[in-house]
Amino acid sequence: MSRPLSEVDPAIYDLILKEAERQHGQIELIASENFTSEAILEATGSIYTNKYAEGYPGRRYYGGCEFTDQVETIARDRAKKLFGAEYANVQPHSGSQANQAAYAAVLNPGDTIMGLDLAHGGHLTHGHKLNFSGKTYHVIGYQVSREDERVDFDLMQRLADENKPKLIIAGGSAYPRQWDFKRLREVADSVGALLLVDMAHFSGLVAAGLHPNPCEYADIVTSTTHKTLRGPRAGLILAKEKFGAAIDRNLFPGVQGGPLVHVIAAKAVCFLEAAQPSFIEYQRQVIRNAQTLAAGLAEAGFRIVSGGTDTHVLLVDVFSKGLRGKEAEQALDRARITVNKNAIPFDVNPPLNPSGIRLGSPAVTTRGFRDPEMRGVAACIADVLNNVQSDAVAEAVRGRVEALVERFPLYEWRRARMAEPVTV
Ligand code: DSN
Repeated sequence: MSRPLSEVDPAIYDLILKEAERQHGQIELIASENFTSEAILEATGSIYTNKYAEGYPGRRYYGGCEFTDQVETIARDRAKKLFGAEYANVQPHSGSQANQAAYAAVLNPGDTIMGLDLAHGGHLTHGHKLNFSGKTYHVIGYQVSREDERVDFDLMQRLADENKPKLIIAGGSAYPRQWDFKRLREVADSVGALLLVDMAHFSGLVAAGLHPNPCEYADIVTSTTHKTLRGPRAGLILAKEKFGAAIDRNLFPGVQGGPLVHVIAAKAVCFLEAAQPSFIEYQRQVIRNAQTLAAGLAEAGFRIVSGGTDTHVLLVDVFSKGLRGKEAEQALDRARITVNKNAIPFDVNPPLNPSGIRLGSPAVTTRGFRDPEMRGVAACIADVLNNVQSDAVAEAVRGRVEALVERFPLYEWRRARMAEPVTV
């Protein structure tokens, strides 16, 4: 029972060390990724992974839940306090399952929903035809406007008037601007729709008071906990109290079985960390870093979708320089800068090789990057993308990246184990 992983399974141990080194050795600009604290890693790796706890605190289908109940209650209370919500469910394994349960709580199959098109910055679970959402519900997609690439509320109102949706969904995975929840509420109220905000990407900014709080306007708010919020990989549902019983029922037993109590414990730690003053400072820098990156790339001649960002994420139209997202992603990868290709609004290219790349600042900000480093990152990206075929440029930039990341060590003691011999 007490043999360490390095002895029990050297192959997996080795891959964990290699991944720690990879995370340290590159510049992480995937907007949905972050680096959790050691405390959150510890809770995630705790013995609560052993516990079955189907049900909710005080109403379990298993014995031995006295401490589990306390963990879940603390997590729920902290989530409610952090976001000013009436109700919280901390059991969703992911954002996708949070959305699935939340929709099921207020919709019947075939009901009409409205969400931001994936190609305009939305999310698969907001109605994409290949996702459960598009298969279960009748979906009307709204879009951003061609002029400013921000949500087109006139279009949304017209579509709502015509289609009378039961639910309007806001939020997405590649929308760099703040959401106007007051306006969304007005559109929803005008047609008697419910409003659900998926704040997965920007929930950390909300927790820090740097983005309007959807809990003030929406009936239901869903989120992941691992993006800007910097917690474990998982989901969360917040809502007005009157939806609580239906959400509880539809998550368990509707969508999930036993909760991941170790991850719920880590979510509790995440909500505690996010309530600290230092978290506000962190999120301020997240926004500043994204804006510095956007400005640096704009100065280098790249078109930034919507002209910039109010948040942690930006979309770069690399097709404006004759490139495609896939080759940009691959070229940056060679220089150890990690990004993802992404469609841009009104993209003329297909999703698997779209016109853009998506960049985000949460992970590098956790490492300690500030304005000077972000200007350096923008210069590295511009050099690579202006010379995608050049091995020499990729190598030179890789050298600059290595020098930069060495100044901001990540998970140092874990990587130190690399020095230990591992035999497979
Ligand atoms: N896959 C996530 C992202 O990268 O934004 C959304 O679920």
